[in-house]
Amino acid sequence: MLYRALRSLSSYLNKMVPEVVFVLGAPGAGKGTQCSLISKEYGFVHLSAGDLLREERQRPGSEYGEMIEQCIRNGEIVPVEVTCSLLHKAMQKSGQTRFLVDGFPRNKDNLEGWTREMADKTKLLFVLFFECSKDLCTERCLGRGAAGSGRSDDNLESLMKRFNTYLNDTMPIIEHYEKQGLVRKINAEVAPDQVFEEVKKAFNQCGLEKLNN
Ligand code: UP5
Ligand code: MG
Repeated sequence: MLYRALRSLSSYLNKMVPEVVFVLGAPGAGKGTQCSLISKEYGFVHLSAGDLLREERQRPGSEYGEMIEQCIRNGEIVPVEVTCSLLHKAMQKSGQTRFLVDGFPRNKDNLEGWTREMADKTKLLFVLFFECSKDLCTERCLGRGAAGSGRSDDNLESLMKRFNTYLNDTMPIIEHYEKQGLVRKINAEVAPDQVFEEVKKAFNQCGLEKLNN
């Protein structure tokens, strides 16, 4: 009797551990676009590290605003203490237990910081990796800039820097997770709905079910 009660308590507590899917890929690969679709269909909370940093940059009185803007414009990565704390706060504020962490971890500092602060508090389900060529990604980001995104990094100069950072710093993180068998690679060079078909396969293979709409 006591054993059964303890087992169901332990199973209940296990369910409370926030589950995380990291979403990685080059600038403009379509991480944000796909996260919106996943969020609607599977009920995950979409946390874009880039969006959280842009919000923090705009927050009156933020001590990090200027540093964040410098990093974003130069395609450099903000120190993990700042990003990890924004992610953690957003997770707590949501009151939910399933998260898409979009655009993070993107370098060794990010990975070490997350491991230190969050790995024990969360369960990493897998890493979605959107593969897309540099030319196509550049075209998409420049198109978005021309359409009035207002992003200070949607210009050719910033994009070249963002790509260098992606290749030098983020690819090794994807390889790190690949060695652990955690990466689900998706071709992101096709139309958004076709990309999403592949995403759904990755979620279904992991036993994640759609919401009943
Ligand atoms: N689009 C999307 N999918 C398409 C498709 N299949 N076919 C055709 N067009 C498609 O899409 C980009 C554009 O392409 C849009 O116009 C879209 O309609 C179209 P989006 O879904 O926005 O792509 P995404 O991969 O999210 O591109 P984003 O520009 O957001 O990627 P980044 O990784 O560069 O940007 P992020 O906001 O994550 O980071 C910005 C900066 O913040 C970083 O460079 C860094 O300086 C800083 N940062 C950190 O320091 N730490 C972090 O942890 C995160 C960010
Ligand atoms: Mg994005």
